[in-house]
Amino acid sequence: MSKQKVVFITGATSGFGRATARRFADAGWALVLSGRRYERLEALKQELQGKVPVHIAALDVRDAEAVSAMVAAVPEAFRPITTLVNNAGLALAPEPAQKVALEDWHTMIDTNVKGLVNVTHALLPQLLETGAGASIVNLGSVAGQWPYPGSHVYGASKAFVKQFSYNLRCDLISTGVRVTDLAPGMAETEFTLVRTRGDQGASEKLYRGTHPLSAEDIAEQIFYIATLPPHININRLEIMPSRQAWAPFAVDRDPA
Ligand code: NDP
Ligand code: 8X3
Repeated sequence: MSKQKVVFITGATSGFGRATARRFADAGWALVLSGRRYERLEALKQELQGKVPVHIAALDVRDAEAVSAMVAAVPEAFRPITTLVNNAGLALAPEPAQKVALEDWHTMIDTNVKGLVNVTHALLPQLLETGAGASIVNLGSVAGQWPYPGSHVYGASKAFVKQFSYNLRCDLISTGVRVTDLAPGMAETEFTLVRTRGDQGASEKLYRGTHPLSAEDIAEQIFYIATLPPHININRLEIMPSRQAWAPFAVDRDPA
């Protein structure tokens, strides 16, 4: 019998992370699920543990010591990890850079950059143990490639995710561990609710009248990336809804 495959997902309490847990469970993978909202992890465990083994742990990825303790406490039955989905992340403060509180910039860097690095560092030994067929899927964004107003540190943090993913590939080339920067465009999750600090109206308005990506669309891509034959590495996968594209350059003009 082939060895049980295990996926480790950060930010499994909502959006992409939760949909990814469900997608991998459908395929029989064991799940290690983390996020800060423990009650949501418990609910997901209740939902999925009839299908596959599920280990949950409350985790704030910004806390490097907590990350390393949580990884050390993963039960033997869930080791080594086959696939790491570095999904935990957020955008804050959609207003222009000059109006944003420094604390919001720090929170995005601490979560999207340092948090992702904390988890990657803690799990690399297990991924190396898995070797051929292991994957790290990092959630980047179109914002890491394309500038737009109000993206400031969020987009910059996702540009870090892209370059870190590429650079990891260089070091891991002979290990069998694959790395992908998965860069979605507009997807309807709790993302905009978080970005607008709980403005349900703003969130609904953004997605209304168009056809955004769903969490399940992205989960399907993550599953695809992680289950390709071991000799294939998707370096970067950028995905937009068909009804999203770029806009013209902005030009500042003198008043007429
Ligand atoms: P959601 O807000 O629905 O989910 C975000 C997840 O991240 C939650 O499970 C949340 O869990 C977790 N999270 C946030 N901060 C922390 C933290 N400090 N420690 C641990 N977990 C944390 O958004 P999405 O599912 O849309 O976003 C998932 C990822 O995809 C993010 O990295 C986001 O930047 C990226 N992305 C999203 C796009 C979109 O349009 N939706 C497009 C491109 C990329 P909890 O609060 O319980 O800790
Ligand atoms: C989230 C997608 O377009 O808001 O990363 O930057 S977008």
